Amino acid sequence: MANKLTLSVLAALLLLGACKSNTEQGNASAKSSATMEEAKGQPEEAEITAAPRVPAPIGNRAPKKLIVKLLTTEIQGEIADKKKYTFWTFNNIVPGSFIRVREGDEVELHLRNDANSVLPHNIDLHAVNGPGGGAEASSAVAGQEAVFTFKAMNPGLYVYHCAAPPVPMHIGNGMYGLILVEPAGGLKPVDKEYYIMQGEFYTKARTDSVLEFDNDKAVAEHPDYVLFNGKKGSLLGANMIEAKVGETVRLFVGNGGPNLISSFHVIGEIFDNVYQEGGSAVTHNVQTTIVPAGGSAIVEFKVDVPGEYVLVDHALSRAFNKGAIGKLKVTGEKDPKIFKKGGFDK
Ligand SMILES: [Cu+2]
Repeated sequence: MANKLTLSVLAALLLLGACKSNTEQGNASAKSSATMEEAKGQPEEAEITAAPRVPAPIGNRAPKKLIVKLLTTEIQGEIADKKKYTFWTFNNIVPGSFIRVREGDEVELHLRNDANSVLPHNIDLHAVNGPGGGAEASSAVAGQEAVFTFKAMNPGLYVYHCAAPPVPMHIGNGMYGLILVEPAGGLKPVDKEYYIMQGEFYTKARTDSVLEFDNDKAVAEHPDYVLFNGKKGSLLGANMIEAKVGETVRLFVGNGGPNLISSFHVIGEIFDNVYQEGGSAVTHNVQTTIVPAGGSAIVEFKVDVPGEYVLVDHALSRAFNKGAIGKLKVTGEKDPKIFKKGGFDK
């Protein structure tokens, strides 16, 4: 604990030092010198997390070499209403681990296909400049590991997914996740960051309690479930995401599809900033933002009033009938100047 604390203090001091030198040099020159610097030194293993958590911000560091390890698996888990489903996953979770790197980082990606898998799997990262986003270079049969290296050249929030045939089936079974490529200098600090990824599931009964992929429903684009983070209720009850009044919240929102476009909305909030489609263009004061199949958006907002805020795909039958619903719980003091029940004070 003491060590951890010491490290935190050291990290804070280093960060302060970095900020100070940034101010002295001016942001423009700091950015260009960092961008020019080639990744040096020994590679480090990247921190990766399971939704709705995300790894720590990159901050203002130079590019470096990172190793990212992913495991593809075919495992049974609960999808909804006590029904099981055989998910195909990256790192045993849907969506797969959140990967966070910096513009200019060189990434050595290890994709191991679990020995118990039936099918070959691979990964196409939309953050990659190269054939298939790495799909062919990472193709692995059961028990095999494939490795490829790429340079993260374009900042943004990118989807990754399995691209082994039949691709809609691999994605439809849950093989997708997000990789964030932070710009030089990092994203502006916020108080809370969360990882939410939508995907739809096309199912038929294998037994009374186990569902499996239904290709006819997938081709017709008629899902039984449209879900956040691979499970009905993944962001409800004890699993709600949280913030305090006055905090800024950043949501990294992805859409694995495989077919539907999401109309992402938080009931009772307005997005102060939206990085449209996960790119570099930022718009303000947005009510609902499009998250394309195979695409993303970053949304940011400050929470002003306590309560439970409902996250939905505003194609609302998906939210209220098929599962695309979650909640953000905001605690803290009420502010009757911003919102209150009843009329003006007399
Ligand atoms: Cu696959």
